[in-house]
Amino acid sequence: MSESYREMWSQLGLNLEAHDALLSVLGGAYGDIYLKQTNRPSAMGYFDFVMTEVHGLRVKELNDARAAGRKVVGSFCVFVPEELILAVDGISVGLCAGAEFAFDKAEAILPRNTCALIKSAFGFSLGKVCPYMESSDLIVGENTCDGKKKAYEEFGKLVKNLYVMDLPQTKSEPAKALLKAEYQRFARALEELAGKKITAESLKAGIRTVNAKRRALRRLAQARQADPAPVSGLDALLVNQLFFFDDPARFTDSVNKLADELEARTKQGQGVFPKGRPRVVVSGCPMAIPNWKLPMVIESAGAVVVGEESCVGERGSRWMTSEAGDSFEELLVNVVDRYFNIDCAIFTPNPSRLDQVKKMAWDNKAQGVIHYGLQFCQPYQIESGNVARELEKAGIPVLTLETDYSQEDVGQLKTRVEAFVEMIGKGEKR
Ligand code: BJ8
Repeated sequence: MSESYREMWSQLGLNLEAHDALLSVLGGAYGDIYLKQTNRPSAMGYFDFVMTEVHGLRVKELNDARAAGRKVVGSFCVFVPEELILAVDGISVGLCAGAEFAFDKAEAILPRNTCALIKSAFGFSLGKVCPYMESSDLIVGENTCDGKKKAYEEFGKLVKNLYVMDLPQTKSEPAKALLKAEYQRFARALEELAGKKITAESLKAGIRTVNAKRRALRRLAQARQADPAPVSGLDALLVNQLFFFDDPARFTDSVNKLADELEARTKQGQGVFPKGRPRVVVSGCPMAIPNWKLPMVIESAGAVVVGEESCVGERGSRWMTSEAGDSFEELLVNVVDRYFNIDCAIFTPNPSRLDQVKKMAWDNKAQGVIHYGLQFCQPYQIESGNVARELEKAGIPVLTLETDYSQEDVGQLKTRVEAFVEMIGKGEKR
């Protein structure tokens, strides 16, 4: 693919040499982790294709759309409503990165003890290796955790087009009013960017499109409740990751085809792994492409990941936006109502997340939960204590892990995960 897209990458201002190095690592990791899996559903072929073209064809589509007058909006958080972006005929893309790249440059700006997700956004920008960042007409940062909040002050000096959205930190009525005011401000900013007015019709169409995507992901999530699991956790994670990149209608269609195949597999009693394999829910920080380390370790240890209580997973797709209402104002309230449910660990207190982790473990018949906290992520690491206590009260074994994007701790992670999988496989409680 590389040769045919070089001119586009060069026009986007990418550092071609560094980008080649990144693509070669990405391609190697994908081959080793994904393509060596056996017994994969045939519908995963589409997602393999999207993945191999993630810096190629999809970026070309975005830039063709820009040439035709559409705007691309990049973002780092599931609080940025795609419904509003679609309502101005814009295209939403995720910018979180899951790889260590140019961390030395990032650490010249950010303290070393900043989480890898933030450092990697800086590294990708400073290293000029992210075609999505360079294709974005607007980049939306959001005031969530302290790390992101303060980092955007610096990020605004690296990119010309940063828009910062303020977000609530509690679930009170004034906090909800803040979210509504911020979404109204965002809607105006999008209208200005696109030179188009958001109408009730365009917003309703945007809501329908995003709901269809989420409904397809719900089907995938439900299919994973079967034992034997009809799809690996790695493959399901990839689909959840591509939610943030692919064309919405094509993605929905492809996820529905995958869900059809998984439901048929289950009817025939077929699974990707044998029945009775230990089942695990992963809960915590989001995993952006190509952060596949932990699910790879878990599934290599003989378990199957049957759900992700994460923004790249359940937390990103679980609620629908109501399509009821005929005015912009009514529909905007529906958008606010939907997003205000998100139980990210930046909220205080955050009891609904604890209930949700438990519910996912029960619904997915998981014998254990692995809590994944990125190193230096205070919200998720501190909340991991509450998650562990709640699960223990419910008799669900939990393993709390802290890691980053490096490969240095893989051996250590393997040892801990293997012991946990062995324990839950024997039905022991911790
Ligand atoms: S809604 S989870 S996508 S903020 S890992 S940067 S929390 S220090 S990513 Fe997130 Fe929106 Fe919340 Fe979801 Fe900070 Fe933690 Fe880093 Fe994090």
